[in-house]
Parts: sequence; C-alpha cells; structure tokens
Amino acid sequence: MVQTYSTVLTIAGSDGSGGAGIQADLKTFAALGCYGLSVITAITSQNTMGVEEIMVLDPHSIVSQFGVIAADIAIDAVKIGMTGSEESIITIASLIRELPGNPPVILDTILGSSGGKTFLTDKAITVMREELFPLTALVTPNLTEAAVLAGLENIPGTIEEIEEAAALISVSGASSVLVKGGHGTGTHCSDCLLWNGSFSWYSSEKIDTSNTHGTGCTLSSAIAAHMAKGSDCPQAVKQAKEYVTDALKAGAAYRLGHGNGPLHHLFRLW
Ligand code: PXL
Repeated sequence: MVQTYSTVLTIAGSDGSGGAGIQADLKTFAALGCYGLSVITAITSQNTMGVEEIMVLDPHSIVSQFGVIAADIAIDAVKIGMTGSEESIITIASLIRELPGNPPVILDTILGSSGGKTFLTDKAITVMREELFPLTALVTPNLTEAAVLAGLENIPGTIEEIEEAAALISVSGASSVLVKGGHGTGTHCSDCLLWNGSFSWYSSEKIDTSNTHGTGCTLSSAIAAHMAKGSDCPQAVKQAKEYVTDALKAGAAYRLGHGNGPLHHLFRLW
C-alpha cells in the first residue's frame, strides 16, 4: 500500500554548525516522523561560539526554491525562522498566501542571535508584523522578542506582564502567540500560550546545560511537525515542549565545540 508522509516546510537560514536554523529544523522534523522540506533564506557563517557573518539570499531565489517544491509536493505545515530582510519577508508572505490547502504557519519571530547579533531592522520587524503575522497559526517570541513586538519598555517578567505582552502581540495581527519563558529566572521554563482568546501555561523543568543553541528553532519546528500530523495548537505546544526538554536532557551529556552546543535532536533513534 502506498503511504503518505506528513510534510513540513522550513523557510529559514542555514547554520553550518548544525545546532540551529535549517539544520535543526530538518532534524526535528525527522525525529518527529515528518518529511522535511526547506527553503533557505540566508547562509550564516557560525559555530557554537556565535554568528560571524550572514549572507542574505536574493528574494528571487526564495521564490524559485519555494515555487518548485510547492508545485510538486503537498505541504502540511510551514515553519518560518530567520527571514533575512524586509524584501524576503514580503516575498515569503506572498508565497504563503498562494499556498494551496492553507497549512498552518508557525513563525519563530527571531530578531537576533543569542550572542547579540541583530537579524532584522526595525522597519523589517514592522513589515513582519504587518505582512506575516496575519498569515500565521502561531508566533513564538521569547521574552526579549515579546517586549519588542508588544512595544513594551521592559522585558515582561510576571504572569500578568507576560499575558499582557501576548495579548498586545495578538492585537497586532497574530491569531495565537506563545511567549517562551526559557530565558526567565527560576527552576522552571514556563511558556504562555494565547490561543482562541484564552491563556494557558506550560511548564517544564529547566535543564541545567549550556547546550541550548537552537532551542527556539527546535521548539517551533516541533510544533509545526505535530500540527502537520494533526495536533491542534495547544496539543502541539505540549508535545513539542516535551520533545525539546528530552532533547536538551540528552544533549547535556555531550560536548561539541567550544561554546554553546546543540540539543540532541535524534536521541530517540540512537
Ligand atoms: O536561534 C536563532 C537562529 C535561527 N536561525 C539561524 C541562526 C540562529 C541563531 O544564531 O543562526 C540560521
């Protein structure tokens, strides 16, 4: 009998060191039983110690890469990571609008690397909000990104502040928002989901490891993979958080490079 894959397309940047970006996304899709497709927006030169250089690809290449895949293969979910530029964002938005079947789109609102390198200008952030947010099933800012996207002066810290940030981001066009608390203080990592007008909180133990490079990429890809396989947004967030926690735990036992190492995406297969 012929079988069909659940497919997930990542539109993101390449991280040659394999912990984040396209490489993390494809490993996550594979680990969670999905067939991964990719459109590359930018090529970063980086290792576990940081991002050295970014080459943003021409939007024409994004149109071309996306076009041939979409013309041939049905896409069950889309994850968007590093977009690269204002022009790329506008291009990606128009491609998504024309995608058959309206698959769920998960947007990881990456504004910079954890090492402090900025990926988008203020204008590009505005364009992302206007063009991409309305097309998404979920956006996944961390606390710092949530402050920028919600227009808050301070990084939200309390439950009330985080819920307020999620609500402001939702008003600005995203239907659902997951504010990730992984960078907060405390022994737990608590994420706040605003979905269908109500808040739910997901808490997991914080893993004591510096091998955290690509955690955000991995979480948004895992959510996309679970949605491709039929989970609704809250279920997918719960399943994805469990996977990320387990991959962080497994990755904590290894050392790779001299900086922040990766999660162990394929721990279930080894
Ligand atoms: O973790 C955010 C991120 C996403 N995508 C690419 C990256 C990074 C961080 O460095 O390089 C390609």
